[in-house]
Amino acid sequence: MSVTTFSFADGVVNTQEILSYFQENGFVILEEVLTSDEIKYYIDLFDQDRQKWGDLAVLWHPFGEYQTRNCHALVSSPEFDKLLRHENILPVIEFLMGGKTCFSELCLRHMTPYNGEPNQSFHRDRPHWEEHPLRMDYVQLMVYLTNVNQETHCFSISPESVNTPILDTADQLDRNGIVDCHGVAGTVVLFNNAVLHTATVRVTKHERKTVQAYYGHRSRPFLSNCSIIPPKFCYYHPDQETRDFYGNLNDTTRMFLSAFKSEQDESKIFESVYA
Ligand SMILES: O=C(O)CCC(=O)C(=O)O
Ligand SMILES: [Fe+2]
Repeated sequence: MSVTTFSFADGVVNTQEILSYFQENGFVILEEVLTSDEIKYYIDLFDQDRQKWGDLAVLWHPFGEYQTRNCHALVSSPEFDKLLRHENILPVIEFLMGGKTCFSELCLRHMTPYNGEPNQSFHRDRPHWEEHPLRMDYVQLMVYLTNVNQETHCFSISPESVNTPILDTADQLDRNGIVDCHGVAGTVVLFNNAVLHTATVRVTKHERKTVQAYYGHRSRPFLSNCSIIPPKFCYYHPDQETRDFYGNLNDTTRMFLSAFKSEQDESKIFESVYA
């Protein structure tokens, strides 16, 4: 299958065309979304995060056999907030989701050079939400921070139209095949996380670095307990819209917020009594 990609190079992009493509395929590849300075900035941020925290298993830990990831990147490198709400990215996500969205998860992911058996494990992260025009409860943003091609690991997806029945894995792959998503560093893939997909693990001399974030609908249940949302985003951010974006709190975040809140309150009591 030939893949159409959409480029932001001219500064304008036709969101209607992106929507039509997404309706027919359940994903879209966006190119030149970030400037070269931005790409360099996020690669450096990723590398610094991994250098600083790579040995701390509470942050960087193995995920499956082929990846390590840090799902608390908003805590360790809060600058990734700017990427999540990037002016070229968030409006497209909101257009596809059909309204305001909320932060669900953010993981930095790393894959090493590899010389074993190639692997694909096709899966759907969550069920479809059939009441939604794109059958989409959660959308994933994947940003490649290394060049991804035939010689590297990649993300692969089996295209799926909203107008066709949802099939089991074997029948879906038979019907619509597989698209390997390739692109230079800075390429962005958006996909409905209910559409069948996998990491494609290849024999390669190259590492792969990605930023992978999920967005949900504000009125729907939170996606996962993977990522803690720092209070500076969900409670104390000066902008109401940003607080709302980060406001669909998972249980992990609630637990940490209540633990730290009580400590703060106790220290206030301490100060007022002993000052
Ligand atoms: O890392 C990849 O290429 C795919 C990962 C994946 O399946 C996911 O994030 O849900
Ligand atoms: Fe997945």
